[in-house]
Amino acid sequence: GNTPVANQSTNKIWKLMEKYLPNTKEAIQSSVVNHVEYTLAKTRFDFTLLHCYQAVSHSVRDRLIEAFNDTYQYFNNKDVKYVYYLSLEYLIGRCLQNALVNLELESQYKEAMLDMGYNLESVYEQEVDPALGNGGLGRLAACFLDSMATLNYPAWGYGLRYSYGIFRQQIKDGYQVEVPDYWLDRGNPWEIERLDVNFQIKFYGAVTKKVQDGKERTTWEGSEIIVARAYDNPAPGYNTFNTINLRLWRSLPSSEFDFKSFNQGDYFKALESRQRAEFITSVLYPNDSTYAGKELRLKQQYLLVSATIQDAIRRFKKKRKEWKEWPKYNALQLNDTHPALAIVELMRILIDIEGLEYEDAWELVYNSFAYTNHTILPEALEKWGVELLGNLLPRHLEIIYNINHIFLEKISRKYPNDWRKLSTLSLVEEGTHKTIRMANLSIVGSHAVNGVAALHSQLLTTTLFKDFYELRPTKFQNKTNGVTPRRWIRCANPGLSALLNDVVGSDDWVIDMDILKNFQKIADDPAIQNRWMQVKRQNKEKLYWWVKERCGVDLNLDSLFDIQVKRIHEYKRQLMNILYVIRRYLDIKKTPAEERRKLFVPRSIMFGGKAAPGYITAKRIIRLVNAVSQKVNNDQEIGDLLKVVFLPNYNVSNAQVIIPASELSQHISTAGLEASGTSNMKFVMNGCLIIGTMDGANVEIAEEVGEENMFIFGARVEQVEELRNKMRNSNYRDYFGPRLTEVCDAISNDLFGYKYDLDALLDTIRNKNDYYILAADFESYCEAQQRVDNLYKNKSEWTKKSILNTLRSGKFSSDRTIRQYAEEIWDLEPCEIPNPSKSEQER
Ligand code: B1H
Repeated sequence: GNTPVANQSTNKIWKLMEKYLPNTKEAIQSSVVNHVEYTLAKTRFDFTLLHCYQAVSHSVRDRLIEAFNDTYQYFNNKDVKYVYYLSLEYLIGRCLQNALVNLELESQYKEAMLDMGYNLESVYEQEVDPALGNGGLGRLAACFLDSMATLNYPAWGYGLRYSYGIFRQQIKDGYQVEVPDYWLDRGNPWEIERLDVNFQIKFYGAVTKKVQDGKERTTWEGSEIIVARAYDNPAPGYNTFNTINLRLWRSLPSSEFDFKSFNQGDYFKALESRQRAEFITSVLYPNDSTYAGKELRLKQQYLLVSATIQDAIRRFKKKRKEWKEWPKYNALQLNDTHPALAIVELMRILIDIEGLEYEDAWELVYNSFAYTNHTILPEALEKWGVELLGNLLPRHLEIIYNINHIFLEKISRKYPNDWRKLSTLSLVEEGTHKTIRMANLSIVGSHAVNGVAALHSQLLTTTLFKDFYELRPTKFQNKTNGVTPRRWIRCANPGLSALLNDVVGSDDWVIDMDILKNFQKIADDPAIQNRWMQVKRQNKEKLYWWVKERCGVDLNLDSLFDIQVKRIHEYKRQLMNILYVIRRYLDIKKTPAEERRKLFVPRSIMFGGKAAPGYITAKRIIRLVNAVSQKVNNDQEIGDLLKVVFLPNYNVSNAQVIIPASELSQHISTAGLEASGTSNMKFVMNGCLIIGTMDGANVEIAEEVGEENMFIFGARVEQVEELRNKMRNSNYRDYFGPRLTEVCDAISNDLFGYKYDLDALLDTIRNKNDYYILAADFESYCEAQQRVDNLYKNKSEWTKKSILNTLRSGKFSSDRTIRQYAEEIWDLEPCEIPNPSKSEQER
């Protein structure tokens, strides 16, 4: 059934498909109504807002598909080089508004829907938030897709279609409760199920060798065979007709395998194995920055890798015969080490199936692969036990040993008898539990390795990957992260977008953020400042209602909105933030009532973020925030001078409400530990001032917007080790300042209740040598907070800095990042397809 039925050029179908859907109000309405009747089969009696969302989405999807098909047909005709972006995570967020904005159809749809009695914004709210990622790493992949499409790069995103995304977070009695996220519950109008794109994936089994024509040939016979099926998700570019594909794999049982079981006559066993196959892409592992050494996770990784490599090879073979052309037509980017087995899988296919010589195969692999590192936290570095890996993928383990053998031989020739170098560079970590170091494999198998911010890349070459760097310094690069201004300004902040359009005189900033720099003189203009404040005020009102509805707290709209939203992790130091909140609470209480308003700026301090389900300390931090919130918000004496809120279920769509409303945002990790951070960039673009440490991309933000427009504090990277040494073997009383001591005493004296949980939390800084140097940074943090209060009292000065933050944030557009990847790693040229709306409507 896979053979095309007729010669394409003479078939009438293709003639009939040659026109594009028109986008007049009437055409949009008729396309929506068509889907109401014929796709959803709805009548006037049971039509809800959800159905309205579904019909609108289908109508937008139709338009996406036109662009999507044309794009790849065009790429194919032009015979371009592709980049394959491999990631276990994509945090894409809601699609409807993003698609309309990028197709430049938002106002047309708004009008068409209004005319039929529907408000488009409330239609947007019907969409579930696809959350197939944990945090920054997954959101980065989504921003990259948007930029690759917008910049017309011939690209494919590849990932997994998990049935369950990151859990939904509920707060019950102040504790986090995880609820499974079955996001496909109401169907997914955005995906295109490819019933005809299936690849076999093998697991377990045995490796056999035999000599054929005087050459040793290896074959691997898997004993469990499943199928990966493609689900395509079009990602439209902005200001271009180019629309690229995010191809997500779903695991399914293979019918071939059923035959075996049926022949053995065990029906229920056959069903069980089918369910095991489907289970592989069931659930996203909810750990951010820690690795789970589970077999199921390794199966997920291999499924992504194997299906993707098979798909890329199939595409390559349709066009060419010569394997040596592979790197000229293919670049493969590894989003961290999670898909690193792709290196080994391509080697295996080239050697075992295509019959290439080892060295020739290596050349092709090495020149096409590149690897991005996202963290230096030791708990995040993937190391697979050799028993586990060798059992699931015996041939791959063998190839890894081969790669390692050849690599180490080179090393010992270059550094004779240097055992330290050999053991740190080796892909194998020896010990009672032998493991494969996936980072080492990724470095050795790639022609380029990059960190995600200048400081992080520098730390990679001087600490974690020092020996690799000395071996081949030119391999190491930096690619500072970025975020897409389409979603994070244009969609999330319509008020600011309109203002920027007026300032610039066009919406060119949406694809060229750097032009904003040319308008810095407006920062002093009182009229602009006023409008700027109005926009912020409206965004604060939107968040006000969000918080009232979900948290039952009434915020003071004149208070400073102070926000820290990110995954909960000790290195991100939400604990330091909440301890400062307590400090502030105690200080207000100590001040005579009549002086309070003079001394303290009213603040609404908000926290949001998920804790990994097994991360007890992170969960206790959430418990503490909620305990403090209870106490402070119900203290009559405090009133609206201080409010503390935990924002439940932080995700992409909530971020789109939270970030534009924020005036101060906290990025306060221990120096050296946050590789980049990307929300810091989103906040800056939305005119929010940062209180932060010199860590990750904060360093470059300070360079761009000026330190005087931020609140920088705390130890620098160079000082961290020394501080830790000082604390080692000393009593916490020696490194706790008086302000922190008083705060901890208040908690221990049960001011907030939950003494058991909270004492355990304090012990992470009292009795464990305070690895994240919270105590050492606390005083300087309090001083920075004082500077915040002082500045906020001067509305005009604050607003000026807010404006400058936005206008100087151009560097942090993911367009800049993607251009650098394309030019400096992928060697990739843009390929823009002619936009039909700019010429004629005929194809
Ligand atoms: C980042 C991760 C991560 N770094 C392991 N590492 C995971 C590691 O499921 N796992 O096993 C999942 C995620 N995520 C983040 O990447 C960094 O912490 C941020 O600083 C950075 O901005 C982001 C994007 O580069």
